[in-house]
Amino acid sequence: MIEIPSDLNKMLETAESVAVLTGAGISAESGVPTFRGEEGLWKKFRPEELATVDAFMQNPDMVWEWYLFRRNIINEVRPNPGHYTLVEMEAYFKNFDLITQNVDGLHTAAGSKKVWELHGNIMRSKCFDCSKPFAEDIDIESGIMPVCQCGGKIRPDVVWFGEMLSAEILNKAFSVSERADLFFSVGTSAIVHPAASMPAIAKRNGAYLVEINLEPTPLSDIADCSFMGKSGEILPEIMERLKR
Ligand code: BJW
Ligand code: ZN
Repeated sequence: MIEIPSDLNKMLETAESVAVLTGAGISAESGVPTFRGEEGLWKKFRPEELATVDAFMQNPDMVWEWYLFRRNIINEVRPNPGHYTLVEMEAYFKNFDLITQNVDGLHTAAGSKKVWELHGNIMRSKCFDCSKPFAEDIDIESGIMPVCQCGGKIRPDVVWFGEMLSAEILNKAFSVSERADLFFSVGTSAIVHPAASMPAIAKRNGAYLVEINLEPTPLSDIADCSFMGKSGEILPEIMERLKR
């Protein structure tokens, strides 16, 4: 049982605008590997070596192999109590926005409606050259890399290091962070920008900042309240408090 500090209790009772930023940690209990730490390594590569334009240009087959490996995992998993609690919170608060760095689609699968996917979605593909969406299945085992009508290579529709995020989604994420009275940062190492700046923006604009993570992060120093533990256990406990 967690202890909810009295100032957070008060915020839970009075907050009208709530925003949440999630990272890979919220999907860990569903069985999706996180990026950093031992289990984030795939064939000894760090995400910083695979999630880049350069990696794709140099070795598209290998980058696709990583994405198809992850797609297969994601196809087999289900949302966990952390995801489902955020669906309940969306119904509870007057204004509720979910900003996610995750590309796994598990928030939408759980039933969350207002989800801002900052880093794209792993199940979508697009053309590397003209960005046109590509709807067909990807089969790299055939040895034939799919190409667009324009001749460009097909890539996952996600945001790699050094790439711009969708301006529309980013602006939405900034504005909901600015207006939040209460902001939750859940299961993110909070080192990848601009996502990692959202909690600080919320705090600067007066929000009460709550962090939920297994371990301290760069946000822990500015958070008003840090819960160290699993999001699939802590979020339901917070929701229980709200229902009482
Ligand atoms: C649990 C748990 C449980 C486990 N319960 N918790 C400002 C300062 C410095 C650098 C930059 C800056 N602005 C931009 C940059 C450059 C760069 C960047 O941020 N670099 C840093 C690494 C230094 N950013 C970019 O390039 C971005 N683009 C951009 O800014 O464009 C403009 C620009 C261009 C060029 C120069 C300057 C500006 C794009 C970033 C794209 C990130 N893409 C990826 C891959 C997406 C596709 C894919 O999935 O393959 O996004 S990288 C990867 O990291 C992925 C994630 O969304 C992201 C964040 O990771 P996340 O979610 O935090 O996961 P982990 O694994 O790191 O952490 C998991 C956490 O969960 C841990 O803390 C655990 O403890 C915890 N946990 N189990 C609770 N059960
Ligand atoms: Zn094209």
